Parts: sequence; C-alpha cells; structure tokens
Amino acid sequence: MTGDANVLLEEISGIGVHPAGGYARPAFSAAERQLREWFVTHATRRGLDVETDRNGILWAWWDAEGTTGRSGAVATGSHLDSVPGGGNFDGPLGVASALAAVDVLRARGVTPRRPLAVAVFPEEEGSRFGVACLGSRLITGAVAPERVRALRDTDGRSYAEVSTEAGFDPESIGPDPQRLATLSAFIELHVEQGRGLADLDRPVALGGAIIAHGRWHVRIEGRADHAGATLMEDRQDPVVVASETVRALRARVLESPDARGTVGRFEVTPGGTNVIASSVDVWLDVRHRGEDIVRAIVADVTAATEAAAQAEGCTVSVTEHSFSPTVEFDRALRDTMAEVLPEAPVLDTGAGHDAGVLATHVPTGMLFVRNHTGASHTPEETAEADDIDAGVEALASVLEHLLLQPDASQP
Ligand code: HGY
Ligand code: MN
Ligand code: MN
Repeated sequence: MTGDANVLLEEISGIGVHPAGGYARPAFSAAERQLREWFVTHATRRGLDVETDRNGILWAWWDAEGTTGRSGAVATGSHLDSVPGGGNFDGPLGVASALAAVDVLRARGVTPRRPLAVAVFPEEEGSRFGVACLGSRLITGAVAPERVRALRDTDGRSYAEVSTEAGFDPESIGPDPQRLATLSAFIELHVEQGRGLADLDRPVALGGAIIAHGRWHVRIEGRADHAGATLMEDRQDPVVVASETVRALRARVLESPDARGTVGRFEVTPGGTNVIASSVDVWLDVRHRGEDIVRAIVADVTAATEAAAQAEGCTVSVTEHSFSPTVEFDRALRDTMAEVLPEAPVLDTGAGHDAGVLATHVPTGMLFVRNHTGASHTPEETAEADDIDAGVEALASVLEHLLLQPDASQP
C-alpha cells in the first residue's frame, strides 16, 4: 500500500485541535494516545513489528528477509506531541514521512541488508513536564529517571502518576544502551522551522547543526496584598521584578548577535486584578551557537532580576530545567546524505530535536522540508504537498542507501 504522507497527515488533522487554533497534543493526553494508536495501526498494516520500550518510545521494525537480529539497524522517525497551539507538521511530518518512505522503499523493490526501525519519541516538546526531548534524554541517560518521575505538570500531577495511569511503568524508565547500540544511524525528517528553504527555493535540506538551547524557571516571591489599600512604598510586588526579567532578557539577547531569548510562559499567582501577586513564575528559553553565550545571557538576566528583587523586597530562585549544547550532526553521515541528495543545501536550526539528543550515542542526521511561512509552534506552520512528497522521496533515498550497506553483524 502506498501511504502518501499527505494522506497520513490528513487522517490525524482532526486529533487534538486546540480551541485557540492549532493543536494541543501533550504527552499522555487522549489526543497523543490517539496519535500513537494511529501510528501503530499504520505500522502494523505495513507488517512492521511494533514495540514500546521502557521509556515509552514506539519502535516499528521492518526485519527484512535476510536480516537476523536487530544490530546495525537504521532508524528514522520523530515525535507526535505538540506545543500548545502548534501546527500539524512539527513532529507528525517526520513520522508520516517515515511510514510513507517504507512504502516507497517497497515500491522500489529495495531488499534491505539491515533492519529498519520507525521510531516515535514521547514528550519531545516538553510541554507537559517542562523537559524537552524527554524520551530521547531518558534512553540516552541525559536525564535522571528519578528526576523525571518527580516532574509535575501544570495540574501538579507527577510523571509517575500520569505515566502509570497511561499504562506505563515509571519505575522502568532510564538509559537503554543496549537498544542504542543496535542502531547504526538515526535520520529525522522535520518541517523546517524557519525560512531557509523558502528563501533558497529548495524543497529539502540536510541538517548541519542544532544551536545550543536551554530552559530556566525563574520563581519570584513577593507579598500578596490589597491593590487599593496598600501604599506603593509598602509593596513587595513580584510582577514588577518579573517585568524586569523580561526587559533584561530582550536587552541582553540583542547584545549577542544571532542569540534568541524568549519568555513564552509567565504565570502570576494568585492572578486577581485587584490583588498584588504573591509570586510570579517566568520560564526563559535561551539559544545561541555558543554555549558560553547562552550561559552568559542567563547569568546577566539572573543578576538583573536579583537586583530588581532586592529593590522590591522580593526573593528570586532560578532553576535550569534543561540544556542541550550545540550539536553538529555526524559529518560522515551528512556527507553520505549529501552524495545521495546533492541538490540539498545544508541548514542549521534553532529548534531542538530528538536527533540532537540521540547524537551522543548514534550517528544522526536530519532532513528539513520547506515551510513557506517559516513559522512554527503556531497554526501558521505550513508544508506544501509537493514538498512533503519530495521529503518522503529524499528520506527513502537516504534510507535505501543506508539499508543496502553491508553490515558485519548481518549474514
Ligand atoms: O523547542 C524546540 O526547539 C523544539 O521544537 N522542541
Ligand atoms: Mn517543536
Ligand atoms: Mn519538533
């Protein structure tokens, strides 16, 4: 059967629609569960052997005839969860394209000499528990299982509770070096989150590098009081301090060319119009090719916040939630991909991906598909049908090349 990636994406376009537009597909939600079921259905229909590993990662295996065991496997895939209000392509495009690439390989009559796995990584966005690429960080040991079990969502529910309710065993999460050792390469196809391809007028690019990025939680404690009865000189207003955090971040980031700094989440407690807040929670997302620059920006913003807090009689705590250094994709694999796709330019990305986390253990590469708006993490995210088809063909060609490479562990 040929599962045109466009058709596959259309099938899920009604799942997890966000009331404000776009999608809301957080990890372990009903929407994400439906998407996982969609994936299992389509993988099974293709005769792929589907398993869920201890970290909730789905693996759909094509154990082609002539291959025994799963060593030397080539893997491809992405994620199905979304940010709140995200587009339909960030994540699902890579999964749908991987399934469609299996159809293309079969239509081409390819007989792999290595197993192929299509993988789906949970909680890539970190939208529910705050840590990005949670599944790939768990399997690579980049995050401690006990920390993950204690992570809480905005309802205060822990990963342990939520994952148990979803039928998983939080006590079994953790590094899986054996499974990673079976992989000879991981290729992730993703919608481009930027206008590089649109400006170059090309449908597909190879990934060059992922710039360093981290997330920090800034907690500012003040003193709740009455908005009308409290004189200005008697206030300890954490919102005033948090506003300085936002201002300082923008000002400091603009001092470092090509740095990116965002406050996308700003929570005032208790949140009454006529109430001076007791506390404010602000989350920073800071990115730059230079890890030291990211850390210098965060240090300067922390210092500005602390100074404002002292002046206002408030207290501040800043906690690092996740950090990923700049990742240059495996050069030998990228050169191989460039031989297969000589027309494809090489683009760096400011967006994080599971491929960037897996890169510590497995040679990884990425393919980006043109997004004419360049926008992402918004319903404005786009990918044209022809470009999606071009992405599938490109992915299939890269996989074909890798799957036909002899592997000592295979007969
Ligand atoms: O936030 C990111 O860079 C990615 O979309 N998770
Ligand atoms: Mn994303
Ligand atoms: Mn993504």
